[in-house]
Amino acid sequence: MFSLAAALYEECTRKQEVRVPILGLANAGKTTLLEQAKSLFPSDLPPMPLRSIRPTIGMNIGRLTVDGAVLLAWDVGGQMESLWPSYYDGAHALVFVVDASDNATFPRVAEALARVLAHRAVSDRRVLLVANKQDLPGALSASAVREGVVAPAAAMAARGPPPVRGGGRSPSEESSAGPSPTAAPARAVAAAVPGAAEVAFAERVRTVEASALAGEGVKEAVRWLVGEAVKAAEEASAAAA
Ligand SMILES: Nc1nc2c(ncn2[C@@H]2O[C@H](COP(=O)(O)OP(=O)(O)OP(=O)(O)O)[C@@H](O)[C@H]2O)c(=O)[nH]1
Ligand SMILES: [Mg+2]
Repeated sequence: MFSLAAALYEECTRKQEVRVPILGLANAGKTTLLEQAKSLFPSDLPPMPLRSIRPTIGMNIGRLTVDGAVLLAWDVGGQMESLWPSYYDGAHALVFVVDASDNATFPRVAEALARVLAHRAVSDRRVLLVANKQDLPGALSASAVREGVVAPAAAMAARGPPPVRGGGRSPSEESSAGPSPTAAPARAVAAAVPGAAEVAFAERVRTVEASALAGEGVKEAVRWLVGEAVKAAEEASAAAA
C-alpha cells in the first residue's frame, strides 16, 4: 500500500523533462543565452561569468527548472552545422539565435534556418528565433529579422534548402565577403506571394528580441519555449499511449 502511494506521489510530482537544442551561427550568442538563462532559473550548474565565454568546441549542456518542467538544453557550437541534426531526435522544440546587429550574415543565417525547418526529424517542432544583441546600436527589430531571415528561410525550406557549405567563415570574413550568392533569389522568392508550405514553415517560428548579455527578453522567451516544448512532449506521450 505504501509503495503504491509512493509510486502515485512520485508520478504526480515528477517533472516533465523537455529537450531543446540551441542552434545558430558562430558568435550569435547561444552560449551567452544559455548561461544567462542559468542565472534566471534554478539550474543544476552555476552560470559561467558571461564575459569569460569562449567559442564553443562541441557543446554545452544546461539543466534548468522552468515553470515546473525540466529544460535540458544543448548549446551546440555554431562552427559545426553538420552536427546539428544529431541533436534533433527527441527534441521537443528548438532555439535559433541570430546576431541581429550583423545583417551581413543574414543570407547565411537564412540558409541555416531553412535546413533546420526542413529537417524531417523536427518538422513539427516550434522554433524560438532570438533576435539577439538588441543592446547594440543598429540591432534590427524582430520584424526586420523576420523579413531578412525567416521569410527567405521559409521560402527556401519550401523549395528544398541548399546543402551545408563547407569551412565556416569567421564573422569578420563574413562581413567583408559580400552577400551570399543565394541572397538575391531568396529575397525574390520571399517577395512573391507565399505558398501554403512557406507560410507553414514561417508560422512555426516565433521571433523575439533579446539581449542575452544584458538579460533582456530572456526570461519571457525561455518560458514561452518551455510551454511549447511541454505541449509537444505531452502530445508525443499521448500518441505513444
Ligand atoms: N552586445 C552583446 N554581445 C553579445 C550578446 N550575446 C552574446 N554577445 C557576445 O557575442 C560573442 C559571442 O557570444 P557566444 O555566446 O560565445 O556565441 P555563440 O553563438 O555561443 O558562438 P559559438 O560558440 O562560436 O557558436 C561574445 O563576445 C558575447 O559576449 C548580446 O546580447 N549583446
Ligand atoms: Mg557557444
